[in-house]
Amino acid sequence: MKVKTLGQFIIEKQTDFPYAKGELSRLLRDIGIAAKIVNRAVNKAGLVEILGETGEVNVQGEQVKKLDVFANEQFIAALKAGGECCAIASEENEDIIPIDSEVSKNAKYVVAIDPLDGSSNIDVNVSVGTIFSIYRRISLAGPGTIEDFFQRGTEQVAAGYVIYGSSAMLVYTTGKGVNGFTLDPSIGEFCLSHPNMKTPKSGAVYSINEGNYLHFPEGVKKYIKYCQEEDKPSARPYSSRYIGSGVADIHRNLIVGGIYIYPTTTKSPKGKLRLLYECNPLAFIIEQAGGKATDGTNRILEINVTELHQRTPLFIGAQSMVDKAMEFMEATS
Ligand code: P6P
Repeated sequence: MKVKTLGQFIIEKQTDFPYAKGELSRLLRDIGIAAKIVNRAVNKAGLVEILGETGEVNVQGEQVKKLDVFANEQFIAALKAGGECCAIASEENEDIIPIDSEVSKNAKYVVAIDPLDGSSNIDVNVSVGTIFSIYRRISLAGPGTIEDFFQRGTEQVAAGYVIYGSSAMLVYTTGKGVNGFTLDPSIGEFCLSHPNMKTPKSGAVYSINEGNYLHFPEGVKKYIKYCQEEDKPSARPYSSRYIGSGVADIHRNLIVGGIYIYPTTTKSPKGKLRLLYECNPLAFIIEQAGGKATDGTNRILEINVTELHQRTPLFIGAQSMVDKAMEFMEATS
């Protein structure tokens, strides 16, 4: 198959947007550049003195790993330099980062980002990822404002993730399907490897941290038991696969068919995952790939965003598996 780089693909698909003048294309290019720089650091993490903790704590109250800080800095720098973004919301920053520079004065977009999701896995060489979400600004001019981020997930113009694993992959959508690109280190380019990605309507993998079982809602407990029952026609018992890195678990499930659930627990009464820069972008992608994403009751993309670091329960993956889990949730509510 002829190699098609991310940059070539973005330009080619620009015709999907008749009024596009290239801004979104350049924004996606900027994200791709930062992803390559982060991937290089992730690959070397075991070698150079970039492991370990900075001793600082981020807004989530989590120990911040050096690679977290590095990744955050790289995406912020790339977005500032690119001139297409007027504000950033990051998991690593309590407040938004308004961008007020000459180069960004006509910027039309804001970007919400989780620069390094699953970072607790860095020191044990398990895949980690970046998740990003792009909205058209609603503020009129100048640096972006926090209101630019209080838009439902249905308003996203683009969303994607990067997975830094056995190979680096960038997967994104602009609402016209999902496409995956694998980094070819020999030429330093993300190349189209998974065109028009579709997730199976059903699957045989469930991903959840069963260590929290005792604190799950009754409907989740019943769904887990459903997954474990013997029933060959429905491929049960399913396989349990959970590696503590949501991007990796959800990426695998997107490809093979499965469901990932992070429900409410006593420790996370509103769920653990963040709506703005984790659940909304992942939900946009999974729906574009033919799957489903809810909070157990409501469509993720229709949840009102009222806080930057707002949490929500997440049920995401194959349509029939999410539907079945929601049946148990409804029957026990
Ligand atoms: P737990 C990583 O911190 C994350 O946000 C997801 O990527 C991952 O699936 C989940 O949290 C792991 O959380 O509580 O099971 O360790």
